[in-house]
Amino acid sequence: MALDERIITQAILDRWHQKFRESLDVDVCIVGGGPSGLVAGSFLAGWGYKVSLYERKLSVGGGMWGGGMMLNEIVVQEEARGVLEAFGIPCRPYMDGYHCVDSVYCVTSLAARACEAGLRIWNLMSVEDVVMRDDRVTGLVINWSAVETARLHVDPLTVSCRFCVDTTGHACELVHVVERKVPGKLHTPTGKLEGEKSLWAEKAEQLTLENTREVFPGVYVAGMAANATFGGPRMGPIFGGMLLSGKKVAECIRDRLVSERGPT
Ligand code: 48H
Repeated sequence: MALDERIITQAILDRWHQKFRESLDVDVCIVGGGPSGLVAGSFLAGWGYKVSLYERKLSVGGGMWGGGMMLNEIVVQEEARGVLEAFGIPCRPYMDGYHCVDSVYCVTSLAARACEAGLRIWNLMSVEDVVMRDDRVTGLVINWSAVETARLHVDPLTVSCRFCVDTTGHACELVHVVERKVPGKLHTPTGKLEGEKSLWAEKAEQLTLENTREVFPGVYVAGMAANATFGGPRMGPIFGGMLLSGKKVAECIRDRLVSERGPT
């Protein structure tokens, strides 16, 4: 069969357009495709919700690819082993309570399971702002990352969602925008972004989970962004807290959606 280049182009355009149209109004938008975002999106999509994940870079995985200081193994504590098992990712015991996984295998498996669960991943797109109403955030303002990189003056597009999640890691970019531009206070002790503290693995991992919650009406934080928002320390290259935080934020949002609409 002779290949027609025009059909190849047409196929990409048609299929992409169809996916994008179906994703203009979703239950949950996740900003950032690191480990916490992938886990959150995967659970929510698996429970039948419409979920989009926006990732600025070409590839999802965030800081997980590089393990610790570019040594491509990650460490996961006992409490988080169940999350890896739920994704079919075997980990190797290192010593009591400590497990290791090849970081490349872990990222690619999390991403594959998330796509299989129905999560729509939009790579190469950056979230630059939120859509607001009087009482809550109701959507996201998105643009091509290439537009951002080239500093072009190109207006963005918008998508609507019931809830959005900041999983942008250390930068907590979504919360920064909300703090700066949306009237009202964050649900933090000072009403402002508290800022990340220096490294303390044990405390940070525990606080990541406590800090995984709604920070503004319609906006949740998870992963490293949760600690940066609520003033918790960083943890270094241990990833259990990221996985557990992704699972927790998915459960919190599911409970909210169920109480608003009933089960899916
Ligand atoms: C679209 C965006 C935007 C935006 C950023 O940093 P991540 O891996 O995030 P987490 O929280 O899931 O995992 C944190 C972990 O990797 C880590 O850094 C740890 C454990 N550090 C401990 C320590 O002590 O240093 O991923 C965030 C993702 C990245 O892929 C960004 O490109 C993406 O979010 N992103 N995507 N629009 N505005 N901002």
